Amino acid sequence: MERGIIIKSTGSRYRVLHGEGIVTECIIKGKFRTKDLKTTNPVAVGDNVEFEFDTTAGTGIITDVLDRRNYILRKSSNLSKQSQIIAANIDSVFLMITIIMPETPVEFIDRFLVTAEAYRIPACIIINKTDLYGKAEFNRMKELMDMYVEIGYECFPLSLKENAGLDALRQRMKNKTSLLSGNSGVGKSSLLNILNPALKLKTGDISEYHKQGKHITTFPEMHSMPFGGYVIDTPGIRGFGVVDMERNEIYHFFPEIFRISHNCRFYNCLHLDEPGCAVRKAVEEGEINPLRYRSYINILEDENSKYR
Ligand SMILES: Nc1nc2c(ncn2[C@@H]2O[C@H](COP(=O)(O)OP(=O)(O)OP(=O)(O)O)[C@@H](O)[C@H]2O)c(=O)[nH]1
Ligand SMILES: [Mg+2]
Ligand SMILES: [Zn+2]
Repeated sequence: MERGIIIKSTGSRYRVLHGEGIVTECIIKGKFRTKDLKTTNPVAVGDNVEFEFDTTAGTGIITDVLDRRNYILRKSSNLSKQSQIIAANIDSVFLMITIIMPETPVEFIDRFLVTAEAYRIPACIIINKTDLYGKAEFNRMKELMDMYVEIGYECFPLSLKENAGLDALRQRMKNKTSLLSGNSGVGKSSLLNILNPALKLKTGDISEYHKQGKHITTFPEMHSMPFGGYVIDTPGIRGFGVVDMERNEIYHFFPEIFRISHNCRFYNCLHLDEPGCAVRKAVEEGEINPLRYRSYINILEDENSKYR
């Protein structure tokens, strides 16, 4: 019996990292199932597994999955009630954004952060391509950074082209398992290639993506870092995770809104137009950023429309 960690899963085959950097192709034998979880995949990237090593074939058979600290799910398809585990045992999630080329909307960032909060996984924001920024873009970056840092999210400005900002990021990722997410074209694969030059991942021009209308790579994959730790690449995974949220708990995942909500007159205040709402007051007085409040309202309305 050997122990290892899943670094890639392509449906029926799994790559398991074990020992001193040995990678073994594994399969799952028979009706292996994860307990208490209705997922389409029994094993995911980041999972610690036990497997039997077949020395003659050089392959393995996974026999058990160790308990997960956490995991991120996505719906197998829009209509399906079944979920798929994207990754397990994650220390931090990193959202890579860009102010331009392409522009990442604030609401997209906030949806990511809300999901991370719901999973209780610390979230960081990487702001890439600063070499392309003029004065207006720089100001925009500063505005967003000030806002997110104050709420409690670490931000990492970065230019891969100019090799700037990488040390801080390496320090933060060192000896940890990090999940990297972000829209197509922001520079995720480029970053991984710099963090681990042995990877040689495909990178592309933004125009290419628009022409093809699809992503280059599709399976989540965990890469070991030369400075210690792992980074999980999630190419082609739109959005990040799903959580079933009740309408009246969405604001719990906006830390600064949640803090102030204790002062609302009604315990069941949704911070819309209730009398004595401390959140609305804080928005008006500039204590809560209107951008964040708008994201909150939009997510709330989305959840409402699900039940119509
Ligand atoms: N100017 C500039 N361009 C960058 C920077 N980082 C990445 N790029 C370019 O941005 C483009 C997209 O980079 P990728 O690394 O392929 O982006 P990705 O996030 O992996 O995209 P998907 O795989 O589609 O999700 C490439 O042409 C990169 O060369 C940067 O810091 N500055
Ligand atoms: Mg990529
Ligand atoms: Zn309120």
